[in-house]
Amino acid sequence: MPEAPAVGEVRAAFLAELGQAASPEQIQEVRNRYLGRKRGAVTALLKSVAQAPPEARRDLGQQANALKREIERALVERSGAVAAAPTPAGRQQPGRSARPGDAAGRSEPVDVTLPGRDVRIGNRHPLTVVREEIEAIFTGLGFEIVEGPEVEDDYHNFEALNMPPEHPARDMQDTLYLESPLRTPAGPPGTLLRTHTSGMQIRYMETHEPPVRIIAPGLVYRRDTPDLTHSPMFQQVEGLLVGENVTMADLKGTLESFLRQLFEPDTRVMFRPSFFPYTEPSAEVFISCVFCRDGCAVCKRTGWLEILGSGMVHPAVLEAVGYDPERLTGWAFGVGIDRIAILKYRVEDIRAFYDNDLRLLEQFPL
Ligand code: 2U9
Repeated sequence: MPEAPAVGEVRAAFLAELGQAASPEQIQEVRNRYLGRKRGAVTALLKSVAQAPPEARRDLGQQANALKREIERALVERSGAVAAAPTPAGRQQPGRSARPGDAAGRSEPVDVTLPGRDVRIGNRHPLTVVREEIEAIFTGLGFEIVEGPEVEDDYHNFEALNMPPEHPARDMQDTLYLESPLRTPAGPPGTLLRTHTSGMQIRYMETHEPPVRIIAPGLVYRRDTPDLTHSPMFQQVEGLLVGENVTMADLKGTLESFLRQLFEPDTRVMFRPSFFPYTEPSAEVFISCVFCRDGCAVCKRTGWLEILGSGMVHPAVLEAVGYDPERLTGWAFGVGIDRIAILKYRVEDIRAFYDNDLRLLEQFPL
């Protein structure tokens, strides 16, 4: 398959701009212009995959993802080269005055043989890396990324998801309610911190005709006492696909492909029946343990790690958004980003992700 013209154009423009970038700040600007979440050219390219004709989608997705990796590598290399290069005459070193002098204005001699100061470029947070990896895999499969309010109303967080008031399933999600409702950008008063990102998917279906192929990443909140594996604030990605003739086989195939891209290509995937109010049937999804072959402390000697929850969207949820459950079916999943990052980077304590201790980031040159 020849390279898509858009991919070639973005690469050429990037290389030209990177060649001109001579300082860490300029390199960061180039990174923002190409990889920025809102306006980055590569981000836009990845998003355009969903709109491409079906027969071109897979190649375009792969090429756009390959370009993203190429650009990430080139940015790191350029940063190294710029940091190692001698400071050009006339360029300011941070913290040094333009014209060295004392209070009386007498100038001091400058030792031009001093080595330049190291410029430190920050690392991406492990949760950001995992979220972007998940986003890249699903945009490559033609999914669109949607984001929404963290302060939600009861309807979008619970009722539309088949959890009416007093439904016992609400107890599964200890919720942080607001004392005084806030007005959310989406309209109705928000009375709680969302316990999952499903509300955004309800909003999307309310305003879009099927077929639907979206993922909703973001922060979610639950009333939990922090410990090694619990944090009252954590990150999720939920996915949703709705259309005609969508079956559980599509769910299984897509999640297997996703998990093999996220972990190792030979990862084994197991589905086990479960219950969620918003899906029927529902399944917990396990992968073969990433640490051992035949049982260890992490997988509790089972050889399997629980990684996400999933299922076929409950007809009551489709009905709530005005979709005809006789004509349409869909599947959904939810995955905790923190849990994935704990497994991928072998971080033992979820709280380390939110402590703001630079020593965490310094361990992962991401
Ligand atoms: C709509 C309909 C159904 C999303 C789903 C799960 C199962 C699940 C957990 C994983 C780890 C939450 O972060 S976690 O604690 N999620 O088990 N989530 S099905 O189902 C949806 C979503 C949106 C409209």
